[in-house]
Amino acid sequence: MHVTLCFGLSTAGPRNFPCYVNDSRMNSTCFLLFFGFCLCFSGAASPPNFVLLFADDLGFGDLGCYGHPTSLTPNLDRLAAGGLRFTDFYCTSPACSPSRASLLTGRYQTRSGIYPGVLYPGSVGGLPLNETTIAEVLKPLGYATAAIGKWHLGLGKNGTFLPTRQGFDHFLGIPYSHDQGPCSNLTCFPPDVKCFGVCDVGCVTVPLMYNEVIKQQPVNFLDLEEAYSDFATNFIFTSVKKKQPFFLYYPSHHTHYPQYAGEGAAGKSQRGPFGDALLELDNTIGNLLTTLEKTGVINNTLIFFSADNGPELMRMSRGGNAGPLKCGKSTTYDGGMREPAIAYWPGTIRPGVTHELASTLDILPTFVRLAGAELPKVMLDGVDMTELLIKQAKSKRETMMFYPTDATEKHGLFALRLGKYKAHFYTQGSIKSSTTPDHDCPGSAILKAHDPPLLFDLEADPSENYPLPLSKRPELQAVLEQIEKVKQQFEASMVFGVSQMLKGQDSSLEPCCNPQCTPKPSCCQC
Ligand code: CSN
Ligand code: MG
Repeated sequence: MHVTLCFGLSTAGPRNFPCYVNDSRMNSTCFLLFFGFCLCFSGAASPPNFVLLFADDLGFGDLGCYGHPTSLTPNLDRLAAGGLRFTDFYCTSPACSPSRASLLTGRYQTRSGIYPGVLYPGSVGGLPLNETTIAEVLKPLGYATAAIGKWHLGLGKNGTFLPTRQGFDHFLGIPYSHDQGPCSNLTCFPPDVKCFGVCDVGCVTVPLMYNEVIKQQPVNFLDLEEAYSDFATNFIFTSVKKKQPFFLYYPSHHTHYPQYAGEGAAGKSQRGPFGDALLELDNTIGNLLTTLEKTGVINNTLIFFSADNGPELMRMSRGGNAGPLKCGKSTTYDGGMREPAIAYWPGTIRPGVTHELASTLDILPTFVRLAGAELPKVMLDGVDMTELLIKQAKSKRETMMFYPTDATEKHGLFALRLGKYKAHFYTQGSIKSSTTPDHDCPGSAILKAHDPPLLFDLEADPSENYPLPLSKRPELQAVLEQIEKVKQQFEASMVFGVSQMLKGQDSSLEPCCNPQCTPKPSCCQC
């Protein structure tokens, strides 16, 4: 089934729109809907392809197109210039596993049980198999699906939680964070310099997997990006040749610590190892764009880019940059959770910038709508962004909920955004956001409850520097009341799933390419 987005004759100039009166693609359904925006369904062409790009620990201020002075991101900048760039786009957690759970399911991580914290190589749990991922909603429509890069939604006994068990036909990548291995085996650029800082010690070296099999352990980081790029471009070529619509999910390891880059990018940015890592990701995005153009499917492909959480400021110049936003990773200030986001679909999405509120939660419902798929029959937190993308209409999202990395039922929401206002019920710094001069960010900023909540106007003060003086501004009482009402309603609807993290860890579950060997973990090298 083909979905063509079309616009009312009264509002649409013909140039930028995919479907209008004299267009040969026009069908009778369009005529019925000429007063406004519509979705036209016809049996002929194929549904759109989706390429979902997800960076790791990338801040709001890290891309050239978001104002970074020395980042080199020509391809991401090209997507931004030709697509829709978001200024108010949020992920659902300032840490990786919970954020990814929401991205792939359209549900806050607390529902699926991906809390508190993140998954580890020996974690017993993972994203529950009864959760429905984007790949699983698209499969029944005949989509080819592939995940390449960082999974971090579980491995478990015999690969129980790998992407291949969650709707992906192919997986090439690392099942968790690439710092979750012994530091001595992590190569940084330049290659003779070992990583500094604390890595997870005492577990196996980082493996590269294809589907459910370990291909290399430890993985060679310097060849990894090329392997991903080749795999991804082959996947596109093959799918197009088979006339199969496809969903390519590329959650990159970049720009998570420790940064690395192969030959194509090492030493080539102005920004040191972080900039090189980002450039390497950008190069791959360029290869994907070229492939989509060469295969002739670029105009039938929605590319969506965002990131899982804000910058790990504790890495200093090797962390990322949250731009004007406050703090970073592992905090519920905007620096931890407001992310760059770009939607690109030439001929369908008009170039521009949107200040509408949107979230990773909204990607699943949007892909479902565009593909003509069915929504999972569960409580969803995402809303369909189609009109926002295609018509630059108002967002259906009015609120954004902020859970900390270590979400608990006892504390519930740490913060809530309603329109331009953000209320903090709890604030807490994190070691991962240490080293900047802001005293609210580091781990030494202990958990603080706020009653009444700290209230910020994010339009006037995106840096969350100046709490609004509630006693001097009585009109804000109505805002606080509204926020309290929305909070209560939301929390009443929130059923915490069984925590997958509290199932604990079992070192025998750590991936080992030589399973019978001793002594572990050092013998797991192939
Ligand atoms: S994350 O980074 O996976 O991008 O969130 O690599 O919170 O304990 C976070 N953590 C290792 C990490 C540990 C990570 C943690
Ligand atoms: Mg991350």
